[in-house]
Amino acid sequence: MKTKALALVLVGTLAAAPTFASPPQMDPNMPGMQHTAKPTEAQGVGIIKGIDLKQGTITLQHQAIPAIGWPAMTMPFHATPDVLKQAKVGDKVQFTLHPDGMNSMVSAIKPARS
Ligand SMILES: [Cu+2]
Repeated sequence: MKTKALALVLVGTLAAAPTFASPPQMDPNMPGMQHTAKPTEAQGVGIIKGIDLKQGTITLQHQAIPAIGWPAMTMPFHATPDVLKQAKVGDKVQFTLHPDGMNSMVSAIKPARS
């Protein structure tokens, strides 16, 4: 009889704490999950078409950047002083981009295979 009484106590404990037995509620929209936000950095490949030291921009004819949903196009980017120093018109480069619409910034470039 002692064993049966212990079993009843255990069942009673489980029934009294149902929140531990069920998984946490999931919001199907999963707000705050990283995959719903655009990345703050992306890698692209392109050819330098122009350098404007006064504006601090380089113009890149860049390939599509699927990570941020950009098609291929030619456009100017803000660039760091280091990038402006390294950039040469006609160079094919891999570039690190901080996408932000028209304020997108190229923070690094390195030679890309042609
Ligand atoms: Cu573009």
